[in-house]
Formats: sequence, C-alpha cells, structure tokens
Amino acid sequence: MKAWWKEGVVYQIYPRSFQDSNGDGVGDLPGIISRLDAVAELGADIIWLSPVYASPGIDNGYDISDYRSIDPLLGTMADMDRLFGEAKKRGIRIIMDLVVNHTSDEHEWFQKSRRREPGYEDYYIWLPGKNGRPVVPPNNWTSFFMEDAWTWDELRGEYYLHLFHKKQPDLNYKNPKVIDEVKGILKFWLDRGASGFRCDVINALYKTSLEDGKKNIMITGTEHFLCQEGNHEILRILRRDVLDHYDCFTVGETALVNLEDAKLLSDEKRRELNMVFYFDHLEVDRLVARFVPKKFRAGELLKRLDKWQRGLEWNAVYLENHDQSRIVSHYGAGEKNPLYWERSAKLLAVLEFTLRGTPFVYQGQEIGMTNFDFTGMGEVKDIESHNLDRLMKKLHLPARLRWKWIRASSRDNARTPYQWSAGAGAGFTTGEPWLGINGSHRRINYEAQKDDPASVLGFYKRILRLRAGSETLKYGEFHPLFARGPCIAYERRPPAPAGRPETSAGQADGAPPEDAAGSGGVYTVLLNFSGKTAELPRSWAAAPFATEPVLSNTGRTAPPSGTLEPWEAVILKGR
Ligand code: TEU
Repeated sequence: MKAWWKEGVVYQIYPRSFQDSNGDGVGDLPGIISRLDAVAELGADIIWLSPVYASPGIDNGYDISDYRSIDPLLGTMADMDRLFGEAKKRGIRIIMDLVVNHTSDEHEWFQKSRRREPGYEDYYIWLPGKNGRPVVPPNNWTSFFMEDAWTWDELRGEYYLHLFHKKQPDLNYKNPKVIDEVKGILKFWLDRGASGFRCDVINALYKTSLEDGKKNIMITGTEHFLCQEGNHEILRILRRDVLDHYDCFTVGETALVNLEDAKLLSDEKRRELNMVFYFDHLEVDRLVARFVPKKFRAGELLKRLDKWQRGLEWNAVYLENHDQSRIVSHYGAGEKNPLYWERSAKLLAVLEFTLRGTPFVYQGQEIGMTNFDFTGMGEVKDIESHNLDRLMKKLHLPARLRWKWIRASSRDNARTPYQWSAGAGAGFTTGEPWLGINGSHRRINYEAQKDDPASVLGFYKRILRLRAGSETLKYGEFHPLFARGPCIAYERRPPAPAGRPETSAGQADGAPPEDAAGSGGVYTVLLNFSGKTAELPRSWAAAPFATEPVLSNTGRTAPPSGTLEPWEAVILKGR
C-alpha cells in the first residue's frame, strides 16, 4: 500500500546540536525554525525531532521529566507551536520522539512512586533485594549502559529497575495506568500537530519475568524483556486506541532486534508499528555491540542488506543517527583525502537512496560531517562512553586501545554541533558550544556547499529528487546482483502493478512494465567501498546499458565496463 510516509524523506534533528539562537551554546527551537528552509531545500518533508521535553538532560533529553512541556533550554511551548506551523507552511511534517520505556527519576510519577503515593506505587518496577536482603540486587540484569540495572532507593526502601542510566527508571507496563498515560501523551502531541513518533527502545517495554538472565558481557537479562508477547499487545492497544485515529506513522527503535521479531513488529496486518530501526547493516565491521571493531567486508554488507530488504515488507533506511558514528568515517573514506571523503560521502548517499524503504538522514550527513576530532575523554560528554571507558579500565585494557575504541564508537561523534560555516562557532553558536565543534568545520560546512551542485549537499539534493520521481526507487523490489572484493551491485525492479500480486523475490524476471510517469524500469547500482580501483566480476557486462549513467559520483559518462574507480558509485538504468 502506498503512503506519504513511504514516499517521504525524514530528516533527523538533534535539537541541542542543530542551531543555537540565543548564544547559550545549546541548539534550540527558534534555531530550528530559522533553518527550516535548509531542510526544505534538501528535499526532506518529514522532521524527526529528538526529545525537546523538560529534562534534567543527563542523556540529552532521553530522560524526560515532563512529556507535556518544553525544556526551557530549548524554548517554550509557543516556540514549538510556531515550529509546527512554520514546518507546515513548507510542506514539512514533524514526528516526535516517544521515550516511554523509562522516564527521568525527576518525573513526578517517579517521585510519587518512591513515596508510595496511592495510585503511583506500581508505576515503576520495584523489588526488595534478593531473598529480601537490601545488599543484593533482585536479579543479575545489567543495563544498556553497562552498569547494574538496579539501584537502591533509600526513601522507598526498595530497588528500581533501569535498563539505561540510574536516572532513567523503567516504567511498569504490567500496570494498565501506565499504558493510559502513554495514550494521553500520544494524543497530546498528535492534537498539537505531530504526524507520528519515533519510538525509543520500543521493544523493551514489557518485562515478562524478573528472573536472572543468561550472562552476557554487554547486557544480561534480554530474554526476559526484549520483544515479549506483552510488548506486542501494548503496541496493538496504542495503535487501536490512538494512532489509527490520526494520519500518522510510527518507526520503532528496536534494540538488538532480529529479523523474525522485526517482521512481527512491523507487519502491516498485525497493526503494531509501521517500520523499525534495526542495527544489523551498521554492524558489518563490529564484533561486540558498537565497540569492538572487525574488518569491513562489502559482500557482508550486501548480504545483510539483502536479508532485511527482502525480509521486511517495509524498511526504515538509515546510516546515521545520534547514537552512531558518522557514516563517512564509518563505512566511507573519512576526511584525510578530500577527494575520497567527497566521493565516499556521495557513494553512501547512493546506497541509502537506492534502498527500499523510508530514508532517514541525520543532520550533517548531507554535508558529509565526520567523526569528532577530540583528543581525550575530557572532551567527551556522553555517559555511555564514560561507562564504557570505566568498564574497559576494569578489564585492564591499555589506555591507547580504550581511546581507539571510544573514538570509533562514541555517540558524541554524531552530536558535535552542526557545521553551518567555517567561521567561529561554525555558525552554530555565538557562545561557548555545549559540546566541542569539530575542527573539520573549516572545510566541511553548509555555507561552502549550499550553492554548489557538485558538492556532497548538491549530490544529496539530486538523489532525493531522483527518488521522489521514481516509482521503482520508492516502491520497487530489491535484488542483489554480485559482490566482488570491495564492489557490490544490486538492482531495483519496478513494483508489481496494482491489482496483481507482487512476484515473490527471485522470480521476477521478464521485462517489467514502465510506470505511467515513465520513471519506472530497472535501476542498477554499482558501488566500490575502497580507495582502490576495483575489478568487476567477469560476468558483468556493460553492453546492455545503452544510456549514460543516471547518476555518478565520478563524472562518468558511459557505463563502467571492467572496473570501478576508487569510491565510485554509479546508477544505471535501462537494460
Ligand atoms: O537508544 C537505545 C539503544 O538501543 C541503543 O542503540 C543505545 O544507543 C545505547 O547506546 C546502547 O548502546 C535510545 C536512544 O537512541 C539513546 O540516545 C538513548 O540514550 C537510549 O535510548 C535511552 O533512552
């Protein structure tokens, strides 16, 4: 089924780091409003706003103390209403970040719960210590932030569960009142003008049991709380009672999800979520979670893409977000060689915009922003990186290795302020930025690219237009062609015409019909993930592609025959 949220392109804004308007060094809502034209010019038509709610800010807003008010650091509710209005004028819808696995410990529900105020006793997950002893936590679970998942609360005289930081206590979804609260929050924002939600760790809501978990060096206990039947049920209730009554969509951030669970969560017929963020395609070069690296193999990336592209009815396609390293530093060439930096940033744009699904662009991705250039832990703010460092110290890992892994994986890589210009404060702030500005802003910035069609930004604009005009790129099927060394190739084939069932994967041969707009037909994508000229397989024949490439990051005017240039990406059409 077609939908606006399938055709649209989402632009993720991390408010603290996007644009400061009052010189306090923190990005804010008026700042976002002043940059809406840049989002519109890119061609994005949906904004995902990372949390803007009242929050003590220990996890930059993912610790909410009031879901119905705006963090004074970021602005006011009047600013928020103005943002909805100004975005609408430009044809941009806004989705909010729904963070309801946990609240801040400063939320009034938690304060009431600690005091056992009637009605609030069971809003959170409280337990006495093991065997009734206060010194031993109720079970062996650990948190996503690599600490114990339980903290003792003196006032209540019990432990509470937190799958993240101790200032982020988990809500108790066995309590129907909690579900009602969430319904209220959804309605509140939908009525104010939101068009949907990105749902934070939405597959961990329901804790089926609080038994000990199987030991895992990253996180223990998941078999008791990830993708449980109770979780599916809650999502169906929210959909039935609220979301289905609005023109909106949801994308779930689903931690550690596998394909089978992702299918259940996003299956249109089950009416839970519309799509999910999974992590598999970003972990080709990661051994343990995001932290321990291994060698990148393009063939492995293609294999994983294939699995999810064809495994799910609809994908959320992304390469970056506020928790990930910058993709040009991750799968691309980094910034050392300016030509390869630019080419690989464009190659990654080709990858993202030729996959099947709703594309999500994270702020700065479209200008090729790179990982931070910090030199030590003193500059890092992210609590996760600090916990990781502590854990690695405990394991006696040498300082150099610790720093190497943190540099590669820290969430602050994505959180340095947006690079609007080469000037002081990068055009982000006139004050002292809350997090260091990457020195690369002198070369990599919006100003330098905004009017240059040959820039990374210019390339993004082109490829967004290409996708917008093509039924095949939006709705067509994905088909892997080959992987050879650093090169991969795949096709997008036109969607099955309405009224006829889609051909199942693997048997869609024969000449597919052009769609009415004339933008159908097969697209073939070739990518070289390396700084070396690379050979295409012998079976590759350029001959059938009579026409010039639809898009190329090297200026190529004829289809490649035997080789691809370093970091070359090319889209061909017609066969
Ligand atoms: O992230 C949850 C999550 O599952 C992980 O990807 C997360 O990045 C964590 O670092 C595990 O290594 C979401 C948000 O995206 C993240 O920013 C928040 O810190 C977290 O939830 C808690 O709200």
